[in-house]
Amino acid sequence: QFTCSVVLCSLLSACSQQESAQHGTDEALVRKDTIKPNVVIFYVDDLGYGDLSSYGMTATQTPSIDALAREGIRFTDAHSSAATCTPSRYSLLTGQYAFRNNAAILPGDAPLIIDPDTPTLPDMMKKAGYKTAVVGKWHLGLGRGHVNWNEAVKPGPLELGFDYSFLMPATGDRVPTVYLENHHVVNLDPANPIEISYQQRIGSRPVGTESPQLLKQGADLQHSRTIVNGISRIGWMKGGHEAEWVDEDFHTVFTNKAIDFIEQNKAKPFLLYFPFHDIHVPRVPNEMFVGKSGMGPRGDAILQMDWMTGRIVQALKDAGVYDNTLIVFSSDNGPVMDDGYADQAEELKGEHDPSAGFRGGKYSAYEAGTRVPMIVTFPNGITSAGESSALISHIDLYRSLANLVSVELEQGEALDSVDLLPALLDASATGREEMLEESFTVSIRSGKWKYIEPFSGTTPDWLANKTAIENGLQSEPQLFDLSNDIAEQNNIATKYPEIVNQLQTRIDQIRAM
Ligand code: NG6
Ligand code: CA
Repeated sequence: QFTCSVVLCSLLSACSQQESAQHGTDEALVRKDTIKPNVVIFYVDDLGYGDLSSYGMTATQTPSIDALAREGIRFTDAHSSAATCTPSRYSLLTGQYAFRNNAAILPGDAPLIIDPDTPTLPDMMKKAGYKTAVVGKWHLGLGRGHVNWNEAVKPGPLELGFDYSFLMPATGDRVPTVYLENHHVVNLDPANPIEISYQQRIGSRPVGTESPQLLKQGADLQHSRTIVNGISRIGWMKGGHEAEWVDEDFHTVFTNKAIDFIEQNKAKPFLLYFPFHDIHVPRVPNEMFVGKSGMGPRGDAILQMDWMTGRIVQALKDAGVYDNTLIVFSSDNGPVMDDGYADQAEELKGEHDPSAGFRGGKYSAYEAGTRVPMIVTFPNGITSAGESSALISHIDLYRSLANLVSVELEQGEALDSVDLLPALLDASATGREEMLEESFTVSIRSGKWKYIEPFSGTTPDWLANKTAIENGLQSEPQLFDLSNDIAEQNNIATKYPEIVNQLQTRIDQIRAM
C-alpha cells in the first residue's frame, strides 16, 4: 500500500538527481524547497463531463487538455462537491460541505462567506512553505457588509491564505465588471467611483431591457440590467468606466497573470488556483476562437479554455517545473446550455452531448450536476497513469494535498475531506465508498446506490422556469441502482424502502457531524 513517505522518497531522489545535475550538490536549501511539488488547480466553470475530446467529444478538439489526459490519470467518477459554483468552490477551499455554511450562488456584492479564521487549502499549503495564488473567478464574496469597491476590498483571498490574487470578483454575468488585484480594483479612477446595486437601478448607463440595440447577445430579464461592453449583466453598476474589463481579453489577461506568478515563483514550491471564467455565460470568447468550434460561442469558449490551459502548461515547462508539478484539471459543476443569454448553445450543438449520457447538468441533483472531467498529471509522482474509476470529490483535494506536502491537520479541519492521495497518483487505487452531492437538495452515492433526498423547499422561479434543465427536485425520495441504471431512469425507491431509510439516515448523520 502506498504511503506518503514513499512518494516523498521517490520525489526526493528524482529531484536531488535533477538538482545535483543542474546545480551541483551544495545548494541544500534550494534542493529542500524544490522537492516539494508545485500544485496547479485548473478549475473550469460549467464544463460538462462530455465537453472534452478526451472525454468523448467529437464535434471539436481540446488538444492541450487531451495531452494532459494521455500523460496522467483520467477520472471517470470524479465530482465537484456541488452542482453550482459558490458551494463547489467553498468546499474545494475548506474541505467542508457547503451546507454547513448555507453557501449558495452569491450576488456580485455579497460579503466573503468564508470566515478568515476557517482553515483553508492555501493556509494549509503555506504551512508547508508554499507561495499561493488565485487567478480567475472568485465568487465567494468579498469584504464585510456592503463592499466599498473604491477602498481596500477585504477580507478576501489574501485573508484566506493566498499571497496573491487577481480576480473576477463574482461571475462574468454579474457586476462589478472589473478586475480586483489583491485588495484593489485595477485601473480605478478615484474621480469616477464605482457603486453597485442588486436592489435597484443606479446611475445612468443603459440597461438591456431598454437598449437591446446595444447588445451583442440577447438576455433574459435577470441578465438585462447594466450594459457593459455590449453585454447586459445581473445587477446595476454606476461609475468605474476606466476599470471595466473587456470580456474578449480574458484569455490573455488571466493567462498572463498566471504565467507571471509561475515565472516569479519557479524557485519555490507554489500553489496556483486558476478558476476560469470560461465556459460560463456570457460566452464572448476572443476573435481567435470565434467560429472555430462549429458549435457557436459555447464551443468556441471551450477552445479558448483549452488554449489557456495549454499556455499555462507550457509556462510550467518553460520554467523547468512541469515534472515536479501536480496538476488537477476539473470543473466546478456540470454543463448548461441556456444560462441566460441568447448565444445559441442549444441550437448549434448538433450531436454533441455535454452531459455524455448522464442525466441532468448544472443545478441538477442527477449525476451530470457534479460528475465532471478530472485529469491529474504529475510526472515525478504518478506511479501508474491511465483511466481511474475511483469515486472522488474535489472536497478531497484538501486532505490529499495535505498528505502530499506532509501537513498534519487540526481537529475539525477539512471535516468532510478524505485523503485520496493514492488515487491521485495511481490509476488503479480505489476511491470513496460514500459521497454526498449537493444541489438544491442533497444526494448520496453509496456503493452502487444513488439516493436523492426529497425536496420540500421552493424552487427559485428562474430555475423552475428553465424547463430544459432537469433539476432533479422531487417531493418523493429517488433511488437509483447505478450498476445497471447509470442514466438514473428508474426510480426504485418504493421497491427498497429499507435502503432509502439507511441512506437518508446517513445524510442526516453527516449533516449533524
Ligand atoms: C444564476 C444565473 C446564472 C448563473 C448562475 C451562477 C439567473 C437567472 N441565472 O442565478 O446565469 O450566473 O446563477 O452560475 O440569474 S455559477 O456557475 O456561478 O454557479
Ligand atoms: Ca459554475
